[in-house]
Amino acid sequence: MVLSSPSTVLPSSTEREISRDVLTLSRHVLQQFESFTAEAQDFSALFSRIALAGKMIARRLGRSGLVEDALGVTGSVNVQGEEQQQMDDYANRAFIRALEQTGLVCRLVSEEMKTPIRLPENCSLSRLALLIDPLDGSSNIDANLTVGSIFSVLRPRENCPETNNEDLLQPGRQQLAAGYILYGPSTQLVYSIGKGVHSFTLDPSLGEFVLCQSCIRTPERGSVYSLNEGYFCQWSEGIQSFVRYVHRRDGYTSRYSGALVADFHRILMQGGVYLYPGTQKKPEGKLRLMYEAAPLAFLAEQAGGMATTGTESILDIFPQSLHQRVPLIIGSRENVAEVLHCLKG
Ligand code: P6P
Repeated sequence: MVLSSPSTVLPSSTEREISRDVLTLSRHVLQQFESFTAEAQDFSALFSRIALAGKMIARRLGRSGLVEDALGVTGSVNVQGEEQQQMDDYANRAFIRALEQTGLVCRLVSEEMKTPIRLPENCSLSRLALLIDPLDGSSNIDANLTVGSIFSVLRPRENCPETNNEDLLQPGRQQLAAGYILYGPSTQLVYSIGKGVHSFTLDPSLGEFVLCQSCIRTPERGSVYSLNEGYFCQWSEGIQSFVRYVHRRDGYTSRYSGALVADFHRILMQGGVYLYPGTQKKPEGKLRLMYEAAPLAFLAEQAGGMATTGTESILDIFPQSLHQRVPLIIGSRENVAEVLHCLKG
């Protein structure tokens, strides 16, 4: 049966609604590759599985006050020495189950696991690797506040020993893709494969992430500075001088949610700067390079912003270990430049 083109012309608002609803994440990824090659289809399928994990996590978060074992702690400590929340464990399992037996990625590196997990056991190590913080800011959950998942996609380095996963230790500039899922008033997925930053909103009635903004640009300057001033006395003189500067200067406002993804998303959209500096006790800071700072730095640069440790670009750092920590200063170019100026004294 040959379907003729619709004879009736739909009202433009209806046509716009249809066009919006069909621009789903998987189709957008294919468009980004401008091809239907096997690699493009693999990436599209990979993003569909990441999206599935996100939908599972969003669903459980939405019911966390109603289902057992969704709130509170598991009683164990994760590889970072932090108390593991029930939802940390659930989110980690959701990513594992969504990605196993797909053949799309071979290794999953996670904040919640000391060593990467093979998906499945016998897959070729040459396949892509996914690095995740499955639930960032999870201490916010019991207070019903925003949290997020962060992901990064790497191609293992060739001619590199696979022992100790050295083939995954590569600068963030080598990432094939990076993004995050923000579990807020709406659930949003933001990603880049190096061709701009694009955001999608989960439409629960469709069960699809639908494009809501493409080619996001971070303003050159913003009014927000985001850092935990409770550590003021432990920071370097340079960071302290930046904080004193924004206290004196009109036009700055403080926003800090306790969830990196939420604070970064605000800055990506509205401009400003997020800082998690090192302290005297922890000069490397708290945030992890490979599955927190590097993927967000990739997005920041793709959106016209920048990300630095204070002395070097986040994306240029050659990791020494999978769970390495780094200080992070990320956001609008002019705001980050002001921090760097203060650091230089
Ligand atoms: P602090 C959450 O644990 C996290 O990794 C980020 O999401 C967040 O920005 C930061 O740590 C909060 O840490 O020390 O300010 O509570």
